[in-house]
Amino acid sequence: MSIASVDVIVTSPGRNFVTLKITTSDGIVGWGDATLNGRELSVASYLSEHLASMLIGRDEDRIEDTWQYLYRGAYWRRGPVTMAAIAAVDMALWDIKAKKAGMPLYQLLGGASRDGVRVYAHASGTDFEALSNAITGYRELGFTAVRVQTGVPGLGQIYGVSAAGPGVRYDYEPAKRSGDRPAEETWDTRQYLNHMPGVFSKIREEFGTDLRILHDGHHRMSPIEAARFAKDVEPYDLFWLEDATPGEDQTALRLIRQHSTTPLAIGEVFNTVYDYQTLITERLIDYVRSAVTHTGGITAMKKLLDFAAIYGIRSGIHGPTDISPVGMAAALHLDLAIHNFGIQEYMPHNEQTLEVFQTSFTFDKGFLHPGDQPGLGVELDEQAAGAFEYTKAYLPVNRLLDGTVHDW
Ligand code: KDG
Ligand code: MG
Repeated sequence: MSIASVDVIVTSPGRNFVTLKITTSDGIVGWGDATLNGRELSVASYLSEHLASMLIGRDEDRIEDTWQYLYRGAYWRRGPVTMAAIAAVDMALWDIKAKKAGMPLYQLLGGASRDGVRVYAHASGTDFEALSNAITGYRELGFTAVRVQTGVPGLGQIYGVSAAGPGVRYDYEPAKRSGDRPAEETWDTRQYLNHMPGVFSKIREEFGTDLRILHDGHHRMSPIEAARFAKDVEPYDLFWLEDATPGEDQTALRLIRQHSTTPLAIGEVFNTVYDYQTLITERLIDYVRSAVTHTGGITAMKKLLDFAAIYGIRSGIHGPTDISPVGMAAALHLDLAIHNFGIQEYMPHNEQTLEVFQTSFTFDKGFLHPGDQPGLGVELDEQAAGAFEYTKAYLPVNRLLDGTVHDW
């Protein structure tokens, strides 16, 4: 048997997704997620213009060989576009292999190491009351862990904070449909550093010590600012502080580590194991934040997480709404199978997305399970997908109050 056809499906059920469909000569279909938020069409074109013709006729069972062929064979290695394209091929081939075996993917990865996967939700609010309502709402839904983001007095709309009122949706959509250009937001680290510790203090007062609290710094602090922040919030026992400093600078995390015991997570913008080499071998982080979709797929993530395991570092796989249900399923199968699982991010997709992608995940009291369908357990309805045309949407750009473009 061999790969008979390769198709790329771009759909926008409320947000953009790029999905790869690989069909074998005897009709088995595998799905892969290739969504790169705000740069979707570059991955779609990489797949359809370059990889599709190379894949036709290949043995679909040779997953490792195909991965190495696409990675080493390109000469141009790494980067989010290349690695998202390779990830999609890899996921689709694992989906096919598991369907052929008649097993859910996690069985091929060694079987379940746990009964379910603890997930965290996104609680946010422009002020403390809205934030507190969001946390209460998620606790009532059964969540045991929440990521907390909030408005900062003196600043306007901040990335990661839902503008919707309580009772609507507590989370946020990362990309905005703002025409040809990204929306712009303003930022001031000094006001943020002065405001946030008090927010965590009030959350602990109101919700007690059981709740797992996570926070995302979105790469906005300098190393010394991040060290101060991590130290200041130590009394509030964060589960993790994510992306405290810009992702390119691995050694910045040494400074944070020297000053604080707050657990650190990083990696949603990384795309290979090499981005983590210093971080893992020097034990500068506690959680690996890569998305399966952006880090070369299941093959590469399994190796990365096994490497992290040697150093006592656990998983915290990226799972916002710009990871499609296919990418989310890949994460859940890995989460269930690996030993060094930490936590899984979960931002539920909207109804339109779930019309396009039929999933078999189940949620119970704060834990997700990928289901026991053969393969990844997600099927895309091409007719439903065809009804949602691609619409440009971008992540916002962040500027300081004086207009300087800033990290985020
Ligand atoms: O596309 C980027 C978003 O998914 C990302 O900014 C969300 O930071 C994020 C997170 O932790 O989920
Ligand atoms: Mg993040």
